[in-house]
Amino acid sequence: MAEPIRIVVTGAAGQIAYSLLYMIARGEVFGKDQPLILHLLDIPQAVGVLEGVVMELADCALPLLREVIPTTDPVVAFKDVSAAFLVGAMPRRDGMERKDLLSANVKIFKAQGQALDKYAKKDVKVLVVGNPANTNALICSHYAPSIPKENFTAMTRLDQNRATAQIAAKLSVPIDAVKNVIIWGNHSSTQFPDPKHATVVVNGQSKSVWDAINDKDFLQGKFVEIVQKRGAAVIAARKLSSAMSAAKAACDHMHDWYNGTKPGEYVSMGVVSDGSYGAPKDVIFSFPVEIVNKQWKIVQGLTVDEFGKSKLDITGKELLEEKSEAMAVCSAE
Ligand code: NAX
Repeated sequence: MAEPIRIVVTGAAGQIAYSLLYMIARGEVFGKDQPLILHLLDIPQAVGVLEGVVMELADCALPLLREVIPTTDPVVAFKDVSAAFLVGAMPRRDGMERKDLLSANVKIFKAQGQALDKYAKKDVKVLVVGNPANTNALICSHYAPSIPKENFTAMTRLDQNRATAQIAAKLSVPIDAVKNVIIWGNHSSTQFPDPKHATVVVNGQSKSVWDAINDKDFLQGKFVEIVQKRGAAVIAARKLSSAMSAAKAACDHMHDWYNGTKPGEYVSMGVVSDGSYGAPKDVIFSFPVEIVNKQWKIVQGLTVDEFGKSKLDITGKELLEEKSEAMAVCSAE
């Protein structure tokens, strides 16, 4: 058996972590023969709940889980970690403006970036889930200059999974018959779920989703809106935000980063932008990526029509705005 690797999950007493920790500890991300040491970070107010989570992890009797280290100290949390799931964030409260939320959260991610820089392994893979996820990932990377920028990513996999599920349901096919739905831009309501390059297998034949659905009004209208507003629909129904599906998406994201994508298939991840497809440079923008040897590469050469370009433009502008607000907060500290 391999040596155990250290994995940190922040917001470990929260509802996403409650599903995520179990999935990780069962070996669904790093493999069924990879022992793990889980570092669980939360804030002092959550210590009691965290103790309960630690008890339940023990009671799961999971063979791969060698040690669990609950802590409120970022030094302990980030020490020697190979992967980081940054889930913990300040939730939006009644009366809080988007700006207030951004300001509270970028401060958290600045401090965590500094701690990663000092204590984590230099090849640590960081997945930011806590919102605003793209901009938090950017700030985290900015304050961790000794770690490559490519190692900081934001989660748009839940949006990809939601979009794929909508298409599979529409075509009455199993979920794995649908591939290559793209999420462009920010994990926010400006994201652009793009089915233009997606494929579906029907009766053993692979064809374009666009042709199979053959309904431009739906694909450019209702479909986009359903995916953009799915998070709000779950909150309205559950009175709590998406947790089980968010945890599954976080596992999918890190699993594919570690294990690679299949030839001809790609997944969407918020990654540092090099300006591909006219996106603004140096923001964390969701692109389709292919992954080989734990390195992602933005898929090149896809055609984006005028409709798509206008959508990329909107979400890119939002990310630039968030970036300048976040940088202003950080430098004012
Ligand atoms: P919860 O409020 O249930 O849990 C958050 C946990 O983070 C709490 O235990 C809290 O004490 C902890 N926390 C707060 N500040 C911390 C800090 N500085 N260090 C460590 N822990 C800290 O939220 P949950 O439902 O688990 O959601 C977590 C985050 O995921 C939220 O920001 C949420 O908006 C975001 N989401 C992102 C998604 C994405 O696709 N990128 C989808 C799901 C989710 O909405």
